[in-house]
Amino acid sequence: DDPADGDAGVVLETRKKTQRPPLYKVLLLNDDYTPMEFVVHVLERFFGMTHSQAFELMLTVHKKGLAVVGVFSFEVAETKVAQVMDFARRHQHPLQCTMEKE
Ligand code: TYC
Repeated sequence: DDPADGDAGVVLETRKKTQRPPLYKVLLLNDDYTPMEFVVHVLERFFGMTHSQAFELMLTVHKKGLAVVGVFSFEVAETKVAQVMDFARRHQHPLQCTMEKE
């Protein structure tokens, strides 16, 4: 890069592209048996939603079949899914929660 080379001092960009950690969508799936109030409670308890936010998202899942509940790091998403699945199982509801890379 010596200006005597005739490159007029152009410095090539060698910086790597900024690395962001991969994010994971946590999805809630509809089913015919889990009570609506239970789903609302799950969303309040594990995703910090207000009652009206939780009710609205529950209805979206009920009508559309599934919805994204939130987007998290791998570790947080994995924990949320495990908490929801364990809570549903303990209450004998077939509620399903999964995660997928964004
Ligand atoms: N479809 C359920 C019912 O009619 C309610 C429901 C909503 C279940 C969302 C699961 O993720 C779900 N009782």
